[in-house]
Amino acid sequence: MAINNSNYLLISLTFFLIAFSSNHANGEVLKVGFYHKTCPHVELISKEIVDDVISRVPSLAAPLLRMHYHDCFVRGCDGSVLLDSPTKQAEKDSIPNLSLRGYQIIDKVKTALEKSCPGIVSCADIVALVARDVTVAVKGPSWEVETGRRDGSVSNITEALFNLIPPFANITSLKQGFLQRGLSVKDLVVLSGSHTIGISHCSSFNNRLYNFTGKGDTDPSLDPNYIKNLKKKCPPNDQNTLVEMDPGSVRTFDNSYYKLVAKRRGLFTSDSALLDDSETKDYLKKQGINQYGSTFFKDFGESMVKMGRVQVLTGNQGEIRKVCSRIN
Ligand code: HEM
Ligand SMILES: *[C@@H]1O[C@H](CO)[C@@H](O)[C@H](O)[C@H]1NC(C)=O
Ligand SMILES: *[C@@H]1O[C@H](CO)[C@@H](O)[C@H](O)[C@H]1NC(C)=O
Ligand SMILES: *[C@@H]1O[C@H](CO)[C@@H](O)[C@H](O)[C@H]1NC(C)=O
Ligand SMILES: CC(=O)N[C@H]1CO[C@H](CO)[C@@H](O)[C@@H]1O
Repeated sequence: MAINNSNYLLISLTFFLIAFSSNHANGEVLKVGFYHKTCPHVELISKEIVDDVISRVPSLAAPLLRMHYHDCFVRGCDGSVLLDSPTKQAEKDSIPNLSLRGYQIIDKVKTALEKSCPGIVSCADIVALVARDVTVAVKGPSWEVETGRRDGSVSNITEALFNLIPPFANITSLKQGFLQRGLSVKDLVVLSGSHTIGISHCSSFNNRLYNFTGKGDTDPSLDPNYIKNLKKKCPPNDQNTLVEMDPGSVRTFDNSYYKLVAKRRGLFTSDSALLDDSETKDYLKKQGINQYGSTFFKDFGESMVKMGRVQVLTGNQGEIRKVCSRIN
């Protein structure tokens, strides 16, 4: 059967539309320099504020990097992590979120931007820019941040509980959680490298020290000498004490996380689990060898850009919030 010209056109058009719409439902994509004309100094303003804050309070770098991850994994990168709820029912109020800090820095950037270009820059984009700027401020890699995200209007405590991967997740759940969001196994092992900076509450890994299977036992996948050290810092049932995730270099973004994990000193089950898959294991062994042979910095930027695209709102979806903690 011959396909006539108009049929051919229709078929091509359909293919084009399907290909186009499946990539970006709204016909719009994120891009580097989205605010080039409408708010040309956005990146400079964010960087200046971040540099100033981190030079005074370096410990805020880690929670601000983590904030972008929490935002993107719950309802996509739409700034919903920032919303307040009068009845404490927002993402912010969920258990895994209790340890997020640094909201005031996002607000500070927002206030400065509202002065120079009111109503233009979304809170979701600010979170993405600040995540890059804090990483650079603690000697990590830089990358070009795509912008053009719009802010969502829903923040739901239950969704945060279900969508944030718990620290006791095994490799199957970790891979699944990333794949569901269009992120690869490589992205998983690369982005876990964020745990090279920052701190954790004892409660996030206490079970590995005292009651791993409910029989008063320890986690056999954790170095027994490390367990001894950790027990000194974290008594049984301790909820509040903070420990460094990458002792000795918690304030420097480097490849030492991979060395730790390879030595069976990853703090969470989710860190140790990276030894249970051949791809993640190969990756972490390669990165741990030395700073110079490592591809971690380059990979990290690429994976952060991918994470920053998860379920974003663009075009005329959502809104540009005036104040990041509440919808307009
Ligand atoms: C792969 C799944 C992940 C799990 C299960 C996980 C889990 C955790 C947990 C339990 C903490 C400690 C919270 C506390 O007790 O205070 C933590 C801290 C942290 N996470 Fe993750 N995380 C994951 C992925 C990521 C990703 C993708 C990023 C960033 C791109 C990230 C960045 C951080 C940072 C920077 C900290 C330190 C926060 C601080 O110092 O306040 N994590 N993570
Ligand atoms: C929050 O999300 C849960 C789970 O999806 C849903 O059952 C619940 O109705 C939502 N709550 C609100 C206030 O939208
Ligand atoms: C991994 O965790 C999930 C969720 O808790 C569980 O259903 C699954 O059986 C676990 N897989 C392995 C191999 O332990
Ligand atoms: C260990 O876990 C088991 C099962 O959940 C529980 O019955 C027991 O009380 C726990 N032991 C301690 C010391 O917390
Ligand atoms: C960052 C944030 O919202 N933290 C809150 C988490 O929940 C505790 C207890 O409800 C609050 O005190 C924090 O302000």
